[in-house]
Amino acid sequence: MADLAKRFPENPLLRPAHVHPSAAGMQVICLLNPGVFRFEGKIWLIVRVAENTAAKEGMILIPVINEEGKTSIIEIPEKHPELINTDARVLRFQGLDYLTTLSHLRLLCSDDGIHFHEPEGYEPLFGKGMLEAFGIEDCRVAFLEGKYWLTYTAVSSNGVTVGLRTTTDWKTFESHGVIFPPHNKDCAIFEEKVNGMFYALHRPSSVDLGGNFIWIAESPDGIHWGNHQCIVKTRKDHWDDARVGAGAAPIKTDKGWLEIYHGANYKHQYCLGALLLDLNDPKKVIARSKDPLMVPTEDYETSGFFGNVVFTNGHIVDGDTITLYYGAADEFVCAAKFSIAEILKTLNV
Ligand code: MAN
Repeated sequence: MADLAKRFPENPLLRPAHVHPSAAGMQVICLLNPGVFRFEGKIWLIVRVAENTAAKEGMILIPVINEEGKTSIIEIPEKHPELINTDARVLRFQGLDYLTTLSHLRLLCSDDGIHFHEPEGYEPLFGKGMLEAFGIEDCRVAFLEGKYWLTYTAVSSNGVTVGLRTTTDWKTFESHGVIFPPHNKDCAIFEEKVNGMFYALHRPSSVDLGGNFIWIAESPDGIHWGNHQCIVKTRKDHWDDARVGAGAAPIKTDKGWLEIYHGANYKHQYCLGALLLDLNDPKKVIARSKDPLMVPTEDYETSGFFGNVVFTNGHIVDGDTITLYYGAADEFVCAAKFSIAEILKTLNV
């Protein structure tokens, strides 16, 4: 299988030990899936920090955010007959689903795109309220209409939804609540209006009919979304046969909107591929990768908190070069370069 990614020799750029836990008693388990943007001449990551609490003999401890906005701990006996604990990311107890870690978002910046630090004065973003009680994750950043639009996964016992906050200075944020109700994630807003409308890719999931497919929606204001259409489905017996979801904001090229997306198979291997959408009518899919552009192959991609994963929701573009930041094995932040022309060649356009 072709792998077009030119991985940074410095990978992983960030590991859990690079940041401090958000509070005493918490420990950082994973640093992953950063949104990426330019601000004040620097490259910034808004990275997902997944934490849990120190172990307790015979118990699984699940941190959640309670109604007062504080972290509280749910204790589940490890040997309980009603516990299903086969996935490192989620567990089922007495018929209810929980996440094994609680995620928030942290801002890091860099001059060279390789070495990142946490600048002073930029506070972490935490889940707020009952729709974000199990945390906020995997933030995409789009810059348009003079502000940054943050779309992220908001998780709670009510389900997995897409939340939206906007900012101009990364110090004050306006919250617009949930823009796509459950089950939905992987929402990437286009960085330009098309025919006067905002566009976004998103990924509702349907348990019976349908599946984990990429949809597109339009909006007059970026907050109220309609005219939803399903544009990309999973493909039987392919690398993306179980789930597909958008990466970051589509990249405008003269051939169309280029979207790097993730696809997973039934063995939970997550690879990256490309879509090309019509410039004037982005619900039309012009081309799609037959083979993945990037496959988990390096040690830091094949083993970690959840191995065999390359997952992206952020990049920067310089001419023909995409610098793609990605989560590896759900534990590390890595980067790789791609050539837009090379990707387009694989799409035969
Ligand atoms: C899946 C994975 C996890 C994530 C949950 C909730 O299980 O993507 O990383 O925490 O969904 O979004």
